[in-house]
Amino acid sequence: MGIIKERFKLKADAANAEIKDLLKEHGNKKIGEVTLAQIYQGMRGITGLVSETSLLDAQEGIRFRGYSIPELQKSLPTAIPNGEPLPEGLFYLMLIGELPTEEDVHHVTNVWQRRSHVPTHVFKAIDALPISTHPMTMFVVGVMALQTESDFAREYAKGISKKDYWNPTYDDVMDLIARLPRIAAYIYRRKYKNNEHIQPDGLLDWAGNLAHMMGFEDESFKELMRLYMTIHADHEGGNVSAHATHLVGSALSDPYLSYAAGMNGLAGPLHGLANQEVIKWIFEMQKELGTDNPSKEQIEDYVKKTIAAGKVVPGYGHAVLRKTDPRFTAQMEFGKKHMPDDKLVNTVWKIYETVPPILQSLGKIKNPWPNVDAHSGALLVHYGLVEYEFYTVLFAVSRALGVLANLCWDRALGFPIERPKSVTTSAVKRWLKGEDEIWE
Ligand code: HAX
Repeated sequence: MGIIKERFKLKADAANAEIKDLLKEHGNKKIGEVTLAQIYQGMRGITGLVSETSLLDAQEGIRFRGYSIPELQKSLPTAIPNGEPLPEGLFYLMLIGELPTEEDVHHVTNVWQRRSHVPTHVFKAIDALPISTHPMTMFVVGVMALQTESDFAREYAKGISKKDYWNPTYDDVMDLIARLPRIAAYIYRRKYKNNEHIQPDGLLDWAGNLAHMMGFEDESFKELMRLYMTIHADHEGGNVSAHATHLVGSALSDPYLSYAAGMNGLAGPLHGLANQEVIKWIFEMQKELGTDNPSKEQIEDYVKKTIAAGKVVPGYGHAVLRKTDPRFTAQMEFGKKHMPDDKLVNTVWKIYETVPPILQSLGKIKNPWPNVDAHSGALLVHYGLVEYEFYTVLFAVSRALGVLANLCWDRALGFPIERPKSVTTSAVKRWLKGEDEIWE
């Protein structure tokens, strides 16, 4: 057994024993009440899931195993001195629950390098799609084609014991994460770079190699990829991509099937696709105004026009957060360090000064502040990655780290199939009239 797998097993055994005791003693404690409004309104605020890898605070933002993004930037190993954290380190932290050493991170990089081979039929499946296909569709098709490699599916078909589910799940998770950069880069080069592909570099880290295979050799772009892959990895368990992965995994669908399901959710414009929508919206604004340097007044008018047309301002608002997303702030810091005079990046900062008061004045938006997607595209455009339909694929590669670390935990903790109760509006009306008891 590999060292990380062994460490994971030890942690999982200890957690299992702890949770068993916790439930024995406190299993009947109530943690909240559910209102009628909540079941009609996206289950907002209902605590109904356990996700060990990260926790979101409405005011402060995300913490991964207790560490905020600035803390991770100080404490996770980096590829270059004082550089951005290596996402391998964040994955280790989420999986094992402890900060990794340099050696641990190096080990994860090596394991992923070793497991990164993508079989030819995956590329053929992607090639079978028309070139006009959205990159996220190509990506999910690639992941689904890769499902032929699932150890979990193979072991389950042979008749594996429940207590061993975690083991092939872990192997699938490591294989899948290792292979994603190759699939993502293949899609990028196929769709936008004349189908001219670049072989992986066996000496590079996971995110650095993704940049390399996409054709970006600038060291600061590689640093951006390391930061990007770290900050987009996880946002606790209830967001659409994490929840969908967990839900599908709860039916014992293997990690390939579960992750593909989650990424179909990430491809929605209210979730991960918002990163492409932000840049598209800014480009459309520039075109309409005839300038790539709009004033605050011009931005204000354009925002009001967007809202009046019944559309959302992409990149703003959040279902849980009530302050500026620290993932936005981390990217703003990166922009200040690497490209303080970039016009598009400065436009993003001007939008940040302009949008919140307008959204606040509408009186119905719970969070007028920017989320992660408000910033990412402008940094990518700076390096020449202008093909914004591709942006959600990058998000998906990063999100694999969180949702798949979680899937390892789901299987190791023996979480059952997920099946909440739903009701009909007629049943609700009968209940309100006192004709029905509360449903069991
Ligand atoms: N622009 C205009 N209107 C907005 C808005 C925005 N950015 N954000 C919320 N609203 C509107 C909602 O559409 C809703 O209007 P109605 O009552 O007329 O239906 C109202 O304000 C209340 O919404 P809310 O309770 O504040 O927000 P929700 O929890 O329902 O939705 C969303 C959260 C993120 C989906 C929402 O803020 C939104 O659509 N934002 C723009 C899209 C976006 O940036 N998505 C990415 C979110 C982060 C993420 O998942 N990244 O992957």
